[in-house]
Amino acid sequence: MESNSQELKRRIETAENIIIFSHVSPDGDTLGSNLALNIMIEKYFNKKVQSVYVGKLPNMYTYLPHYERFINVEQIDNSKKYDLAIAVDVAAKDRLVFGVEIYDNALFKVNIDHHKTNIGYGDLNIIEADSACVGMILYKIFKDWNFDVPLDAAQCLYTSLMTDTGGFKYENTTPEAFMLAAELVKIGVSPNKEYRACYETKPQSMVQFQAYVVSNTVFYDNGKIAFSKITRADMSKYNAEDDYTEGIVEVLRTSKDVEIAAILKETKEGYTKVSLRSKTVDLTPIATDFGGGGHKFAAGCTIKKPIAIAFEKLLARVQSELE
Ligand SMILES: [Mn+2]
Repeated sequence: MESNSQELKRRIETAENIIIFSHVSPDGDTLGSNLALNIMIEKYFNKKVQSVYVGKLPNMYTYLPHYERFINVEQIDNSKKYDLAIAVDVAAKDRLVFGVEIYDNALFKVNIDHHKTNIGYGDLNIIEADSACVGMILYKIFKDWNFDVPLDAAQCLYTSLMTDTGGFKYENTTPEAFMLAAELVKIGVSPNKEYRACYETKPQSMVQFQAYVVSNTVFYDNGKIAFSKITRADMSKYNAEDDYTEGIVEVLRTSKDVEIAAILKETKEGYTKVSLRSKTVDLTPIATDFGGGGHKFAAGCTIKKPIAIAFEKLLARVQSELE
C-alpha cells in the first residue's frame, strides 16, 4: 500500500495549482509548517503554490524566510478551484473561517495535523497526535521523499518546533523533538538567532501591555486558578495589536500553585476569546464544553457571551474540573 507521504508526493506531482492553509489566529507552527512546505514544493516540484493565512498575520513571525509569500485568503476569489489544498496544523475545518469554501472546492484535500481532536476532514489525513508540532511530521515526509531540507525550510521547521514546545519545555519535548532540533541545527539553524528573532523583538508598548494584563491577574481556590481579562478598551489604550496577547497566559501559569490559567479577551461585542493553560489538568473537556479544542495543557475556545458573563461561566467550569 502506498504510504501517506508517497501519496502526498504523487498528489503534488500531478497538481497544477496548490494552496496551503494556516489556521486563524496563526501561531509559529502553522506558519512555519506552511512556509517549509511551500519552499520544498517550489524547490523540488517546480509548482505554483500559494500560502494563505486567515485573519491577521502576526508581526512576531516576520523574520521567517519568505514570509511575503503569505497572502490573506480573502484576496482569493471564492470560486477559484485548486487542484490540491493542504491544511497544516488546522485542528478543525472551521479554523479556516473564510477559507473553508476554497478548501472544500479543491479537487483533493490534505489535512496534516497533530491535534488529537482532529476528526480527519481531508481526503488524505496525515494526523500524528504524538508529534510535538506539524513541522516534525513534515520533516519526516521530506526525509521519506529523499529530499535534502535547505536552510530556509529548516529555519521554518525550527520555528514550528521551538514555538509549539514553548522553547523546548512543554510535555511534548520528547527525544524526537531534540533529535529534530539537532538535525535542523546541523543544517545550519542557529537556536540563539531564532530565539531572539521570535521572542526578543517586542515593541515597547507590547511589553507594557503584557505587564498590565499580568498585574490584573486574579487568583482563586488557594492560588490554583489564575484568570486575567483583556477588554477592547485595554487594547485601544495600549494601541495593542492582536498578537500583543501572545504568551501572557504562560506567565500566569508560572505562579507556584497555579493548576489552570486563563486569559479572557473581548474580541467584539458579546464575544470572548479564551486561552487556557494548565500544568497537569487535561483542558480539552473544558475547551470542548465551550465549543473549542486544542491540546491537553494548552487549549482555547470562544464564548459567545459578554466578557463579564464569560468570566463567571468559565471560572465555574474550571472550579468544577479541579474539584
Ligand atoms: Mn501545532
